[in-house]
Amino acid sequence: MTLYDNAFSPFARKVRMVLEHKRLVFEAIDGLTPSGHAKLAAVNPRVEVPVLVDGDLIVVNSSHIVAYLEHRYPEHPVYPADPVARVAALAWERIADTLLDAITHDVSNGGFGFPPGTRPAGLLEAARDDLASIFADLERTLADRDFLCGTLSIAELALFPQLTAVKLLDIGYDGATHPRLLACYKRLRQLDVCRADLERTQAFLRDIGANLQRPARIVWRAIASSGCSRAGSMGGSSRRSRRDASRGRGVIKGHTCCGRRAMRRQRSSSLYSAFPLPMRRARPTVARQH
Ligand SMILES: N[C@@H](CCC(=O)N[C@@H](CS)C(=O)NCC(=O)O)C(=O)O
Repeated sequence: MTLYDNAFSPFARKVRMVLEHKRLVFEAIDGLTPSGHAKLAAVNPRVEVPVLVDGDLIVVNSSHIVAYLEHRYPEHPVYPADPVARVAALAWERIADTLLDAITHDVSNGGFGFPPGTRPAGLLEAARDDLASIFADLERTLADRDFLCGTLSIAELALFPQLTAVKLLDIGYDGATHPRLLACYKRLRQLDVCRADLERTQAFLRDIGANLQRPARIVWRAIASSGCSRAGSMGGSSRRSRRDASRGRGVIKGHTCCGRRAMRRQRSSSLYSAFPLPMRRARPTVARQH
């Protein structure tokens, strides 16, 4: 099994933690480095990590990869057995992947930070406003349990990279008002899979991150609608993404502030209402590529 990943991608980190939790043997290739890029493009025309190759099966999109792994390798599950808890775990994963990621992606300027003096005024405050209700939900849910859905599940593995990011980006929660959330985060940090994840990310930032020189590219944050394909075939979502991207449509960061559908949906959200619409449309939709 091969995982195309990157130690800085929250989606890839989630999948890698699932693989490790399940004690599966796999080879990891950093798909976002210059040497891994061509290999990644060969298995995913969107040139995004994570991608899992298992035999001749290619699975893209992190939540689809997790679902595949859970089905194919049910030992050491990450989905709760109880149907209600399972729905909750998947909902937390979705919140991590769509809501939290949108916020940390924007606040970190796609992971690259803002050059001094260029961060839009009000961005941090708007992010904190949007995060408040998520942190409150987490705190409430943890009132009577150590893990969100009873036992360690995809909920924590999806949230862990994001909860680490909010702290680093100075949009984290307050341990005084969110003691259970803080305790849960500290508990996660003690787990082998999370500890290994943090070590990889820290090493990446230390050794590679500082020297990233990436040409501009479109950031596709929309969720791929096609979960898997056989080696060599191109998923429908990839074709659609490329077509829409070439027409300048809202597939760009489709679930964050720049996608038009997302803007309509999220207009009431404080993070987005902090910026007038034309400005939001004009905000950077390109990031750099390794
Ligand atoms: N919805 C996808 C999102 C994947 C994604 O956005 N991956 C980013 C890294 S976080 C990527 O590979 N971007 C390409 C690049 O930075 O060149 C998933 O859940 O796997």
